[in-house]
Amino acid sequence: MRFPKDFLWGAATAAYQIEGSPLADGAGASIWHRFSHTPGTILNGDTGDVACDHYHRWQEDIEWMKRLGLNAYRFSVAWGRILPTGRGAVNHKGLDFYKRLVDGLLGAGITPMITLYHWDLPAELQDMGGWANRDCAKWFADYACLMFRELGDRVHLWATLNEPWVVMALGYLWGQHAPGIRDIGAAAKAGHHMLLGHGKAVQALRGLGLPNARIGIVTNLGPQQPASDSPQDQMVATLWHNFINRYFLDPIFRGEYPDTVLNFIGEFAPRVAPDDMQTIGTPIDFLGINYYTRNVIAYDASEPIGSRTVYQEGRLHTEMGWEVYPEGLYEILKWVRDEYGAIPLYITENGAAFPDAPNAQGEVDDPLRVDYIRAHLEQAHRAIHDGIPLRGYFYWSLMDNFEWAFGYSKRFGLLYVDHATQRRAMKTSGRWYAEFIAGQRGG
Ligand code: IFM
Repeated sequence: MRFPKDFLWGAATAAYQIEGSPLADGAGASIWHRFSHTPGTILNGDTGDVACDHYHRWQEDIEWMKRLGLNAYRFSVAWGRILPTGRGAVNHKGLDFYKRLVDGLLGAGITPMITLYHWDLPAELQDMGGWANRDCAKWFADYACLMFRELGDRVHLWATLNEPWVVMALGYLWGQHAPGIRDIGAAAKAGHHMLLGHGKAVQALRGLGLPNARIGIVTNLGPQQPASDSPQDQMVATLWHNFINRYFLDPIFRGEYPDTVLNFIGEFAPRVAPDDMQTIGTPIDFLGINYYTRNVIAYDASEPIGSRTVYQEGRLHTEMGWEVYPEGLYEILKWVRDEYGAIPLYITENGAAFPDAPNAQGEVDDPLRVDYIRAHLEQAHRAIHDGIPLRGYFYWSLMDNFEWAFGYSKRFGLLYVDHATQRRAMKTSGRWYAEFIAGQRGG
């Protein structure tokens, strides 16, 4: 497997999942801070108060990245560290944290990719409706513009939103994530305003004329396959495919929401103002794809949305209950290219949680994760071989961290984190990935 010379070899994280100290140095509370402090929301009552203490240990963490041989690192900025109430006065101490981090990465030869929104909306904005308020698109674009101005000289890869589908579905429709809302109308509005915020942020970047800046969005995608050839199974699988894979990409690349989904949600469909689709469709430079698994779907009238996912007996599943299905990575990369054209792609997340534990010598052997990464890289390589413009791979995650509603119970990291002591240890998969990267980079 030989990858292109300029391929980005990375790992990814997100602010609330690793930083800890969410209120330090004048930062404003986020919806995740508030949500995780609400009893009954997170497994074991875990919070991101300490997380991986990356806020204080970022230099050590860059050393670990160097040991891994990464030439890229994707992380997110906590909006509320920069603008404690979401808009208005800038908190320079928060900004300085990210400036130091970026400078540290660049000094280590690691290309930063910044995600502007990885789910931690400033809580004060939620009090005004959050993403369900149309103004949130503007608040986001203003914050994004500030970040481009402050860091655009050094950071050339920007992602606006991480997985807006998950925010819409888990945050506003099913309520398992912050802000914990269960309201289909609010969900549809939130989805539309995130798209609008994305488009406005892209326009803001273009307006600054930064010559090297590249901007895109990160979406969670995966094959949604019918459990059988029956017309009902095909119908529900298509509906899920349109809902998960097309709902955010069709507006960006085609200027419209998928009809089948709009028909399904009927009166709750988002209100689209005349210029919205033009803003949303402002051309982007790349698409980030987060790929984890597929869903095999059967029609089931007894279920609330008329379908259920069918567990694939005999296949390996991760601790998240997600089937390991590497072929799906190739399928989705090909689908994106065939459907939306040859836009540069990054795999911005791909990874697996397994029940890792240190042995008596303190080593963490995780052969299942080694197999997982290898198998997915094979599919990534296959895609490149077939002419798909894939430019980089970011493993999720650099280190074990706060897995949202599952707290610290799921370990995705290349680095094992002892959450009691904050000691990091390289897992076997980290060593394997480091050797693989060294082989690719001629090390
Ligand atoms: O931990 C998350 C991440 O924040 C977004 N993508 C999926 C990961 C694993 O669930």
